[in-house]
This record gives sequence, C-alpha cells and structure tokens, in this order.
Amino acid sequence: MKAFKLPSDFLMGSATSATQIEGGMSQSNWYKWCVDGHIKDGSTCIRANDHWNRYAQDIGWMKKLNHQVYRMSVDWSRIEPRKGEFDQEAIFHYRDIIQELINNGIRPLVTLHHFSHPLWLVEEGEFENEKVVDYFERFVTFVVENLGDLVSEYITINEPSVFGVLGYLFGECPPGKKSIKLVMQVYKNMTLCHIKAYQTIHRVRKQSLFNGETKVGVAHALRVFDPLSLKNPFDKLAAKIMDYLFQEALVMSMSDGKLRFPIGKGAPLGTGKFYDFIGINYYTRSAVQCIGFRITAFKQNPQNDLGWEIYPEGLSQLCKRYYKKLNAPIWITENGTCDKKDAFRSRFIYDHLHEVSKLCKEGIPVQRYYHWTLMDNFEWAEGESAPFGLIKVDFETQQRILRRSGSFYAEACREKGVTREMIHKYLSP
Ligand code: IFM
Repeated sequence: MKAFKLPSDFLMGSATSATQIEGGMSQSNWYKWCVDGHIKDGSTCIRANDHWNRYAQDIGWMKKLNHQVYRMSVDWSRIEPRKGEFDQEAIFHYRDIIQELINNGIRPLVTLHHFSHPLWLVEEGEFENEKVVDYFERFVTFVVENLGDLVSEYITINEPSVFGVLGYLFGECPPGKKSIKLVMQVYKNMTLCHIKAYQTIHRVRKQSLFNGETKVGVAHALRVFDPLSLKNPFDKLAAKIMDYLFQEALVMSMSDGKLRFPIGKGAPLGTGKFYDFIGINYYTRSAVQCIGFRITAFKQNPQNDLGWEIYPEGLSQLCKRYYKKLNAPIWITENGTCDKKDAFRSRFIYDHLHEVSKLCKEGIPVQRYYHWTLMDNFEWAEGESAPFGLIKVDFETQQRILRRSGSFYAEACREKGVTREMIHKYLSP
C-alpha cells in the first residue's frame, strides 16, 4: 500500500439527505411508504437522526472531521407542505443550518430533490405527470430566492435512474409500481425538471446579484455493468443494454437536452449544456446475465454488508468515460459502504481515494469527494439497519460515536491524501 496526495485545492467532506437524517417529516411520499409497512426492519423516517434539532452538534462533528464541503438536501414536503403554500419557518430553519456550516468554514452543496417529495404531489401523479416540471420549477425558484445568497452550488436531482428503477420497475420504493413504460416517462419528466431547474437557478442567482459562481449539476448513480461471463456474447450484449437503459440514455439526455430513445425524442426544451460539473455517485459494479436479464455481484470478489461488490477501479473507469463524453470537472457526490463492524470502511476509502489521486495525476479534473455518509441514518427500504456512517448512531439515545474509519477519513481530509503514518496506524493488518 502506497501513500498518495490529492491536489492542494481538492475539496473533501460528506453527503447526507433530508429524509435520511432530519426526522419529524410526516408530509412526504417516504413517510407514507414507511407507515404503510414497507421498511425491512419496521423503522420509519420520522425518527432518523433528529438532525433538524441537533444540526449544530452534527456540524461540530463535520468540523472535527476536517470537512471543507458538505452535501445536504432540502425537503420539498417541509418547504411546500400544501400545493403553492410555502413555509417561511422551514426555509428560515434551513438558512440557520446553512449559516452554521458557513460559520464553521464548510461550503454547502444543496440537493433539491433526493427521492422524497410532498404528498400533494403524489396525489397529482408525481413524476409520471408532466405538470411536475412546473411544480418543481416553482419550488426551486422559492428555494433559490431564499437561500441563494448563502448557497451558490446545487444538485437538482439525486440519482434519477435509481428513483425511476426502484420506484417504477422493481416496486421497492414509492410509489411501488412495476412498468418499464412508466420508468421512461419518469426519466423524461425528470430530465425536463432538471433542465428547467438548471436554467432557473442560474437566472435567479444572476438577477438577484448573489455572490459566487453558480454551479449546478445532477448526482448520477453510475455503476459498472460487466457481463457475468466474458465468453458469453449474449451476456456482453445484455450488459451493454443494461448500461444504456440504466444510465447512459438518461445521463446524456439530462446533459444536453436531446431525449435519447426510449426516453423520448427531440429536445422539448431546446439543446444546450445543462451541467457545470459531472456529479457521480459510485458504489459498485454489477454482473449481468442474459438469461432473465439478471444482475448479480461477482461472487469471488469482496462485498459489503449488503452484498455490493467493492470495485474501486470502477470509479476510474466511469470518471474517464464521462469526462471524455461531457468534458467538465468531476465531483464524486457520493461514495461509501455499508459496514456494520467497521471492518473494511477505511480500506474502502483508501482504495477509492487512491483511484481519485491517480485520475488527478492523469489530468482528469476530479475536484471533490463527498463521502456517503457522515453518520448512520435511515437507509430507505433497509431502514435503520444498514450503517454507512463515519459516525455510529444509537437511534434510541441519538448518541453519536466516531468510528475508527471516521478518524481515518478525518486525517485524509486534513492531509488531502494518505500518509505512510496513516497506513501504518489504520490499514496495516
Ligand atoms: O443512502 C443512499 C443515498 O440516499 C443515495 N445513494 C446511495 C446511498 C446508499 O444506498
């Protein structure tokens, strides 16, 4: 294992999302999904980390972990609990959270849609209904008018492909439907939502003369799809198709506005460059089998507690591929692992940051790394039982305890890399 350095202007921190940490939200699609009994361990997102009340303490942790940046989301159902009615108190509370980050020298990156939205939107057909494009634009306008003086960097939508596939094909997330046709309809509407939001954020910040360079992008869930058997041409073909349908068609449509088959055709909102950075959420690779069009993990390789293969090289492959296609700075907007015993998280971080350092040396402009995630939280369908945190959380008492991997990451953030001493201290067998 070698020591390595990241560029001196490289920025590091962690990422979270509102539903997963805030607690107290009862007006969203996800809260309803929880109380309808869909969560594996029976928990709901109403408790989560009580971050809404404990944000100052949590930001204190970020500071101790030497964060320079932090990715968070604002919750649409809190801010617009009833259609067209905006809650000033909620937006002021978000201002307090963001001001606290800034006071601690941590730059915020704000996500506007991270899987959850208000129940009134559910009644209107949510992302199946094209009206969502106007509703989202109105919501984004309100947020940026109210936060735009503090926040110059935004993610419009988190992991649109995961949202589409888990909610509309596998039925594992709300609204629990199973139709490939609906997935494509949702992809199309999310593409239009993103483009309008991209334009709105730039316009509002410019008109309001807010300081700082506006930067907007999508956090795309990217994974490597490889054929289960390299000798089987049908597995190879299936892997290509899966890659195209799960990510390629959507990433490209959202980037330039030209809808790719089978999402749609033409460019309903015109063409352009609708990203200021390439946001990549990277976790794993999938083995694709043509029979049954199935995805599994390569069993011979290490896996995390959820059975996701740990494949750091995949991060480099995807960064190179999308840099070539989109030619913009790359921000790793999520990367992390589920490791209850904290047995391999430090090594996971080392391996992925090492890939990033090699990319930087090759001239690929990876500029940021947001670790998923700061603390154990409400992990969607898995509930409170899938710990991805640098900090361990006891949900009953809300006690936070720093994991050893958290200390390792704190030193990596401080050093902008990994030193020989760190390898000796944290990674030697
Ligand atoms: O917890 C999620 C996050 O909300 C989106 N990306 C993947 C993470 C781990 O599953």
